[in-house]
Amino acid sequence: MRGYVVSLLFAASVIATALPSRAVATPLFVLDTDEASYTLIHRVNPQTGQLTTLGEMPADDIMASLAAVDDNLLYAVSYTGNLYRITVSPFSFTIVGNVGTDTCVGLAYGNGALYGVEGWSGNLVRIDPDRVTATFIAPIVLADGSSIVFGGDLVQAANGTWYLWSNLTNALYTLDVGTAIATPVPSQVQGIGWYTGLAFDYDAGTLYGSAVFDDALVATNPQSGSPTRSVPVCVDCPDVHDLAYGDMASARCTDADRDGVYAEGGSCGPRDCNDGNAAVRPGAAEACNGVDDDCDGAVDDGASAACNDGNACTLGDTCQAGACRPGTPRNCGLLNLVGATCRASDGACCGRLLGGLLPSVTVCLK
Ligand SMILES: [Ca+2]
Ligand SMILES: [Ca+2]
Ligand SMILES: [Ca+2]
Ligand SMILES: [Ca+2]
Repeated sequence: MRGYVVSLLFAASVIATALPSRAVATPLFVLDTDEASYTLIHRVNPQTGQLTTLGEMPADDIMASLAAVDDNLLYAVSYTGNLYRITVSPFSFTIVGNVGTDTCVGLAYGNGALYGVEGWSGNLVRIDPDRVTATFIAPIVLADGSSIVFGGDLVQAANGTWYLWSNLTNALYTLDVGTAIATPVPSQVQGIGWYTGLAFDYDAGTLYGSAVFDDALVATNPQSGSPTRSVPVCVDCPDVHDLAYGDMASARCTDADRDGVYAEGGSCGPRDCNDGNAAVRPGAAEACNGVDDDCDGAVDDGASAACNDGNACTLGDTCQAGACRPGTPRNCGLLNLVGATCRASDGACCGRLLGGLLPSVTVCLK
């Protein structure tokens, strides 16, 4: 975080190049707050560096770190230990309680919980956002017991590996969140610089850091921690935006149509096979419409049971090629009626009584 003594070791030269584009992108969020300038949360486009402001946090309770449960649910922890639950769209927040941590400089969501890195003690804490409790795991140290935490952030990659950035060594580590033991990445390069945020693009498989002094989003080699590509962040692009603390969060699970089912499947739960249509999701009723409504891979399976062509004179309507087709016509000839026909509204057979006392009267029998 910027509040720490400025390290002169961060002066990494990173090359500003366009990042590869993808049709679907993991939402990446940036906490752009400090003591003086902004109190904002943005979404950042990793291809262009464009910051899209999502909303404003309170200026009188400085936010220290940010995590994303999904694309619409974020958590932030303030210097005072307040845990904020944030809805992205429409933007709103509420304080769910105080988790009593000392300045959580890093925060990320994974394994069903929030994990925080305390900036001063170097403790790793596990925060249950529903019960609003913090469990102190241990001080983050290397296998030899030496401390490395001085600012930084953590993130869980798609394969489950946790990464930690240290602003003491300016380098990348893997982190065992059960023991708080950090291990240098295999080809670790130290002295890269300060990253105040780490994020992971789960679609592209790319690790990102926010280089707060360069005001840049940096794609980072997870084997070495070295920058591979960098793009300046901007609000009024291409003017470079002066990033404040710049803690980051990335949403592994996305639910664009807000039907409660995530598009990714896997660790995000049942997969929404159409995340642009809330009527289509696992567990939805299968309608006869040429669409796999319940996401089981079969179109219109079992939809005939609900088929009704609107004509009560056809029985056992079936779903064929996405439409309810008439079933067997009701046979009114079995009744003793002359000129009997079936009435579509209720399926009754209507005709004249045969040999009755009132042969001119039409009757309907169901
Ligand atoms: Ca969905
Ligand atoms: Ca859906
Ligand atoms: Ca189906
Ligand atoms: Ca269907």
